[in-house]
This record gives sequence, C-alpha cells and structure tokens, in this order.
Amino acid sequence: MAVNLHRVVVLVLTVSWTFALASCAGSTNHGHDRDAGSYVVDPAEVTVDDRFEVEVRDGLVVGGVPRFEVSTGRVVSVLLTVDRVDQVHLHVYDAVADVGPGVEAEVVVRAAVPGVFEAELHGSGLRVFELEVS
Ligand SMILES: [Cu+2]
Repeated sequence: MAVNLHRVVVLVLTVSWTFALASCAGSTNHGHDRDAGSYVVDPAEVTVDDRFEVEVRDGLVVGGVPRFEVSTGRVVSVLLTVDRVDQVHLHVYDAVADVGPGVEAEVVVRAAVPGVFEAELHGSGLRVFELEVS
C-alpha cells in the first residue's frame, strides 16, 4: 500500500510540474534554473537608470505589449500592475515576482545580457512586456 501511495504522489507532482511549465512552453530562452542573483538587483541598493510601467487589466496589457529598449549595463525597473493574482517572470534574467490586486510587482535587473527578452505571467501565460538590451 505504501508503495502505491508513493507512486500516486509522484504522479501528481509530475502532472503539477507539467502544468506549471505549460504556460511557458513555446517561449524562447525560458528557464527557471539559473542563478538569478547575477542579474536581479535590490532597488534599495542601486540607482535605477530606467523606469517603466505596465498594467494588465481583464487579461490584456493596457495599450498593447510594450518593448522597453535599454542600453547594456543599465539598471532597469519595470513596475507591473495586474488585476488578478499571478506571477511575472522575465526570461533569461530570471526575475520572478508575485503580483495581484493591491500588490505591484517590481522587476529590477542589471541589463547585462544583450538581446530581446520576454516577460510573461505564469498563471495566464500572457506576455506582458519585452526588454530589448543593446
Ligand atoms: Cu517562467
């Protein structure tokens, strides 16, 4: 009996994990296993060079999905307001923050890696902004 129970638990965990990743499936440059410490910075300890804001309402990005263009090396802050509980993830930079009604998410990174990077909501799968570093 104990073995069977264990199998069920493992199966449930596997299915949950698959669903957790499903919303990120199809995105490029996606991963959760990097060391986020190298790019994510504490806004209290650095001077933010470039500030941006994004609002999501009724499942859509207000004004359309923006692409924020910054120069390499800048410290970038993106303040996100979402009308539902979710979690934002900036790919490659691997900045993750909870967001929801009354809880703004601020993603702050040092733009050390050139390229175009997507940020999305894990729950809804919605792409919320792109960060272009060059
Ligand atoms: Cu993700």
